[in-house]
Amino acid sequence: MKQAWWKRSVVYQIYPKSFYDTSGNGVGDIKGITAKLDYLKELGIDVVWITPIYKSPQNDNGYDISDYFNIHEEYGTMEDFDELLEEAHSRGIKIIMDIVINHTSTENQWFIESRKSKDNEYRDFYIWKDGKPDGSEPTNWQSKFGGNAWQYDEETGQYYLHLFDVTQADLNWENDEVRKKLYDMMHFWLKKGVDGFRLDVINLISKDQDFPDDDGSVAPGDGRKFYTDGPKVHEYMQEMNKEVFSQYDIMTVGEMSSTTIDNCIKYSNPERNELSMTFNFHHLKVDYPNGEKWSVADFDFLKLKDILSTWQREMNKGGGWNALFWCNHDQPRIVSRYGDDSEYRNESAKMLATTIHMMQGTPYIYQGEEFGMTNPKFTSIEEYRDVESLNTFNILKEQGKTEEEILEILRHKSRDNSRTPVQWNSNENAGFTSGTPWIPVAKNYQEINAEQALDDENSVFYHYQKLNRLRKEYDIIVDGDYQLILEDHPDIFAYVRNGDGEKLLVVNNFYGRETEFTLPDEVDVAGWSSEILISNYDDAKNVYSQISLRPYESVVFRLT
Ligand code: TEU
Repeated sequence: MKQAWWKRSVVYQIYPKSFYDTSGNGVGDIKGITAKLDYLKELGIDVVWITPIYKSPQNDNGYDISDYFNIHEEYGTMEDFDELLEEAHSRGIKIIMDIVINHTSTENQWFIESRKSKDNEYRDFYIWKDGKPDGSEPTNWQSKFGGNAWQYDEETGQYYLHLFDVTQADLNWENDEVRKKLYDMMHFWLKKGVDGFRLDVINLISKDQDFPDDDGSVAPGDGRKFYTDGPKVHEYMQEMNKEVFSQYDIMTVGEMSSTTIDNCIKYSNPERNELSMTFNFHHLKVDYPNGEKWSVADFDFLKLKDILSTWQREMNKGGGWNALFWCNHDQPRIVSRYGDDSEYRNESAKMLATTIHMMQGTPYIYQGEEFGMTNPKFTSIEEYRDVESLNTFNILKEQGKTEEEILEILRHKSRDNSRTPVQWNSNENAGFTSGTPWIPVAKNYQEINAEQALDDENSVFYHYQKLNRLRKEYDIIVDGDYQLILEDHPDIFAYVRNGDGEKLLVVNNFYGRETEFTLPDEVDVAGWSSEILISNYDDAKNVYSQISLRPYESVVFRLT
C-alpha cells in the first residue's frame, strides 16, 4: 500500500502573530508568511502549520475563535490567505490549519445566543450547569489557566464550563448540531484546498456526563487531568474522520493535552480511521518536579530517554504515529531548556535537532528553532503577554512568592518564551516589523538571526536543512524500528534504527562535558562498514565502537 505522504514530511510551525509583519502594525500577518515561503523552501520543509488566524478577540492569541469563517483583521484578509495557499502549493509546500473545536470565544455568535436564555436554540451548544446546593461551582474542576473551570453567568443564573480562559467556553460535543456545524466548517476550509488540520486539545471534547468532582486519583505526575481522553472521544474522532477527513488526501494531527500511549495508538493507528498522528507532551514534563510546571528545575535526563524511547517502541508496535517535536508556541525554546543557550548554543541546538529528527515519526520545526533562537529572559512582568503566564503571576503572588521568584519561574516556563518575534536580521526589531512589536524582541537578535545563519555554513539552519534532506534520502529514518542503548548512561542518549541490512547509530552527548561512548555488545555490527551521515562537529571521526564525545557532540553513523 502506498505510504501516506505525511510519514516522510517535515512540518514547520508558524505562530503568525510573531512571524513577519508586512503592514507595520507590529503584528505578524499572512502576507508575511507568503513573503518567507522561499526561505522555507530553502530550509527544505514540506508542510506549514499555521496557528489560528480566524477572527478572534485575541485573549489567547487566536485560540479563542469568534468567527470560524473569516480572517482576523490584524492578520489580513481571506484574499491574502488564498494567495498564500496558491503560492505555497506552487512551491510544493502544503498548508495545514489549526482548528480549535473544544471551545470558542465567548464573543462567538453561538455563545452570545446561548447565554441569552435557557431556552435559546443555541443554549445546548455549550455546557451550562446549576451550581451545587451550597451555591458553589458545579464541580471542582480547575481551568488549565488557573482558577475554577466554571464561570457563573448572571443572565440565566447558571455556570458555563471553560477548561481554559474564562473567555473560552467549552462546546457541548454531545449535541449533534454542534458536531455537524463543526464538520461543515472543516469542509469549508478543505474545499479551499487546505491540506489538513492540527486539532487543538482534541482529546478534551468528550466530558463524563455525570460531571464528577476531581478526586485527585489521576497521578498529577504528568499533569494529566481526569477529563482527558473522555468516554466518547474515539467515537467522535471516527465520526469526524467518516464525515470529513476520509473524503480528502489530508493529514490530521491531534494535540493531546495529557494522554496515554494506549489512547494515542487508538487515535493514530490507520486501521481505526481517526487521526494521522498525535502530539503528546510527556517528554516536555521531565522538568516539572512532581508534575508542577511553575517551578525551576533541571530536566530528568534518564526519564527523558525512557519516555521518548517507550513512545517510539510502543507506538511502532501498536501501529500509531508520533509527531516529533521539542518546541511549539506553548513551550520554552529547547536550546535554553534542555541545551545550552550560551557557550554551546550551536552544538547543543544541532544535537537536540538530531535526537528528535532521527526518530520514527513526523518532525515539527517551530519558527526560529531552525537557527537556534533562545528564550528572551524577560526581566519585568510588563514584557509578558500570555494569558496563562499573567494568570500564573497573580496566583503565585497570592501564594506568597516574591516578584523576582515568579519572574525567574516565567523566564524558564512561560509560553511567551517562544512567542517573541522571529529574528530575521540585525536591523531594528530584528527585521520583524517597521512598527512597534506586540511583544518585545529578544535582546540577542543582533547575534542570533536568520540572515546571520544563512551566511554561516556551520549554522544551525544548515543542520536542519541537512536533516530534512536525509529524511528524503534514507527510508530507514521513516521505516526503521527503534532500539535504545546505554539507557543508564548519565550523559549520552544513544539509539539504533534497524533497517534491512543497514542500521543508523545515533549518539548524542546531552551535556557540556566530555564523556565516553562504548558500543554495547547487543549491537552486533562486527565487519560492518560505516559512514557519518551528520554530525555537529566538522571533524567528527568515522569511529563508533569506542569514542570520547565532546560537549554536546552528536553523530549519526550509517552502518551497512
Ligand atoms: O494548548 C493546550 C494546553 O494545555 C496548553 O495550555 C499547553 O499545553 C500548556 O500551556 C503547557 O503548559 C492548546 C494551544 O496550543 C494553546 O496555545 C491554547 O492556549 C490552549 O490549547 C487553549 O486553546
